[in-house]
Amino acid sequence: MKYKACLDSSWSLHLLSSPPDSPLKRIEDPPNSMASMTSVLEAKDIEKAVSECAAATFNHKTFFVTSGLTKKSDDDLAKVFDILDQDRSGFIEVEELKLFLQSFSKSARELNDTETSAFLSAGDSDHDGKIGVEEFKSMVKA
Ligand SMILES: [Ca+2]
Repeated sequence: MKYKACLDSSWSLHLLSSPPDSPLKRIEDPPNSMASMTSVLEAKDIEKAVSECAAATFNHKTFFVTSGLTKKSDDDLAKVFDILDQDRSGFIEVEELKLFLQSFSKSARELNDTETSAFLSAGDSDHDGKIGVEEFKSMVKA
């Protein structure tokens, strides 16, 4: 297994980020951090998946494969879903979908409107305009 010798800033950011109980933790930090994603996924796989769509069009299927999500158990996918569901509403809404990549890596870009709509319609089987945990699991395993 060959590891990438050169890692981007998101990796460093992750390593240098304060522990959750640190008094220095900025209040605008989301409750979820890279640490949670890396408890499920390999950091190098996340980095690869994010960098793949940095310049190109976001493709959720490619992202799910490269990040290793497609190989994860239902429990792990539920954990990832909880991170993506930043306001804990039980659904990934459009605004959260836009920030999908940033939930994996803070330095990642937002999805544009076209990518967000395509992502939403791919996952939103019951057409309620948001993605529930079962829809998320189905989309990853599709
Ligand atoms: Ca939500």
